[in-house]
Amino acid sequence: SKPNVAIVGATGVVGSIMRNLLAEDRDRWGKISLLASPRSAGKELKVGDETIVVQALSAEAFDGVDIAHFDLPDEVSAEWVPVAAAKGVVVIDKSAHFRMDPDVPLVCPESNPQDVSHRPKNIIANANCTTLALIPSLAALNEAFGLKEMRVASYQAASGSGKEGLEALYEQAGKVAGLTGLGTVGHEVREVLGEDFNAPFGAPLVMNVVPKVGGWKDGGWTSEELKVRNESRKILGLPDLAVSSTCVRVPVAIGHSQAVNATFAKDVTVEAAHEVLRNAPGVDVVDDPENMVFPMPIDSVGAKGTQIGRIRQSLDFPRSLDFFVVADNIMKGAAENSHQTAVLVAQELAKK
Ligand code: 11C
Repeated sequence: SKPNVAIVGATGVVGSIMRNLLAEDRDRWGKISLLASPRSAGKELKVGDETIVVQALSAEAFDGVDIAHFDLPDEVSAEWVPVAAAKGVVVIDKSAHFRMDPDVPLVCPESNPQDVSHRPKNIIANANCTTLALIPSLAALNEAFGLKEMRVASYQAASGSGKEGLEALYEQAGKVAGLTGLGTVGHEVREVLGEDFNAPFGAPLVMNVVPKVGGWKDGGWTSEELKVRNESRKILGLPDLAVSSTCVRVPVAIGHSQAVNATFAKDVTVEAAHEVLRNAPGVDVVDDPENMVFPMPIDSVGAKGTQIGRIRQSLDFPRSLDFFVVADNIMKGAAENSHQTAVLVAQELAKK
C-alpha cells in the first residue's frame, strides 16, 4: 500500500513548496496530513486540488503516518521528532538538531542515497540549504577526480531566514526606494532604516551585504560556516575533507549562491569537469559566460536541483577548479531534497 505522509510545519515557506511537490506525484502517496502549531490548527490548505485541514502537532496526529517531513525550528524538532519516530514514523527532519548524530544519516540523494536504509533512530536528517547547493556537483567531481580541499564563499538569500527574512528585505527595499544620494548613500540607508531594520540579520540588508549567517561559534566562525564544513564531510563520506567557508547574506530574495575553489587528487580540466557534470544527477551546467549564461539566483527560483557555471581551471593550482553554484534554497535546499529522500524511503517500504 502507499505510504501515508505528514508535513510538519505545513504553513511555512518550505511547507508550501512541500505541498506542491507532493501534489506533483500524488499517486505515489497515501493519505496526506498537514501538521502545524496549534495557532494554525483548523486552517484549510491545498495539496493540488485536495483541501486538507491543518491539525495541531500532537503524538496522536502521527497515528497511521509512515513518513513525516519536519520543517520546524531546531528546538521544536528536538522535542517532536523523537515522538514521531517512536511511533514508527520515518522522520525526515530539516532542522540542524540531528544532522551530526552518528546514528542519523544525513542524506543528499545525489551523493549517498544508500544511507537512507541505515536509520537506527528512524530519523533521517536533511542538510542545510547552503550545503545542499554544493553537494550534487561535489559528489560527481569527487567520484571522478577525488576531492581533497574546498574553499567557499556564500551569497545567501534573505529567505534563508524564512518568511521573516523575506519580508524584512522587501520592507527595507521599499524604504530606500526614493534615495538618490551618491557619496553619502551608505549613511542615508542607515538613517532611513534606523535601528528597527537591523532585525533579523543584525544589520540592514538592502544595499548591503552581511558577513554573518547563523550564530557565533568558537574562533569567530558562524554556525552556517561550520555546517558547510561538517555536513559536506558527512554527506560526501570524506571525514578529512579540508574546508574553509565564509557565509554572507546578500539582498536576494531566493537562491543561495557560492563561489567555490576545489582541489582534487587528480589533474582536472574544464572539459573533463564539464563532461562529468553534464551527466551528474541534480546538476544543471549553465556555463556559456561569453553570452552571459551562468547561474544566478533570479533564474534559480522554483528550479529543481542545482546550477553550476563559470567553471575555470585555477591559474596557479593545476589540480583545482573555480566555479559558481546556485540553488533555490527552498527547493533543493529544503523541500526537494526532503521529498527525494522520502521517495527513496517509499521505494524501500514498498519492498517489505
Ligand atoms: C540560512 N542556511 O540561509 C540558513 C537557513 O541549518 O537549516 C537554514 C539553517 C539550517 O540562513
